[in-house]
Amino acid sequence: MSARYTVLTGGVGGAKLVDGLYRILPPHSLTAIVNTGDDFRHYGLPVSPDIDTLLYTLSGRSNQTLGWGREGETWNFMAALTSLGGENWFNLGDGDLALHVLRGHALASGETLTSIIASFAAAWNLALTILPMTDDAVATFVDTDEGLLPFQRYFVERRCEPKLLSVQFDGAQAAAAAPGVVEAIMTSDAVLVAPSNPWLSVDPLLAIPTIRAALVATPAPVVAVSPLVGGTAVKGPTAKLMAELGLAITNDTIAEHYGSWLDALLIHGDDDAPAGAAHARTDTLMHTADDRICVARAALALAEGCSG
Ligand code: FO1
Repeated sequence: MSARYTVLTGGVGGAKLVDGLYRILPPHSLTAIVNTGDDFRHYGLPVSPDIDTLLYTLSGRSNQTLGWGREGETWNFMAALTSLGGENWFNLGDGDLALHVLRGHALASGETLTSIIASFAAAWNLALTILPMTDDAVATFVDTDEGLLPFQRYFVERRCEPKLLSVQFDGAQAAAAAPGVVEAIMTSDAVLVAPSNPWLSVDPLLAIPTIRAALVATPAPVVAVSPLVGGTAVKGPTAKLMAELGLAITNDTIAEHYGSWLDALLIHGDDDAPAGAAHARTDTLMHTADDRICVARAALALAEGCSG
């Protein structure tokens, strides 16, 4: 039986690690399990940001500057929408719209998100397996000093400015892991957690009971890549929300937050070592494809060391 690898991912940083893994592993050996807590309906269209960011990144279509959406995107739809007084805080690019329209049409005809993603990946010749964390409805809400905000309202409309008090994942407790998710975690030679925001992009996955249980039960080593570099986060609100939660912005906090299912943490340079988990060090900044490959190799090597 050839080796199998599973990576849990969400957000922009996560997609970069998956891309590094995809560039070095036999494609059919890799399964990416993706956060869908960011998903929401906008003008009735189903948007799955973390899935789409991964599809764009792996197929070389992503807008590397923005970190989301497509390279060379055009915005005629948004211009027309704005001219009609439509809410324009969330930008839907002309090409991006194709994903949402096709996804909405397929969901309306009873297709699952798992199946829809598989057809998009096949259309773009992506040979790895991409699974949503669930086919059920799970929605991330952020409780803030301005009240309870749906994730995209917090993240995009308010640019993460409100003080974060807590994060909740509506529907997660009752949600079933998508087909293949638990099996991938249980039968992989290594399970990796990408350098996604633990509180916003990884916790939705962990809120699904059977996914957390699989991480605890799997015989495979479980290795996370820290989202921290030099005591802060590379991009996004990780460091800010850690401070707002009264947590030290350290790798120790990251390892502690994940818990006992984590075997080891890959940390950046000479950053602080987590007390409660094994660790290895590398440059975890991923600006180029070579960087992504290096970090992927370091994470796999750390997992290999754990299982040894
Ligand atoms: N992020 C923004 O900051 N502004 C946007 O207008 C925006 C639109 C958007 C459209 C489609 C999509 O897949 C992602 C989009 N994102 C946007 C990113 C999105 O907020 C993601 O949830 C984040 O990348 C965090 O995962």
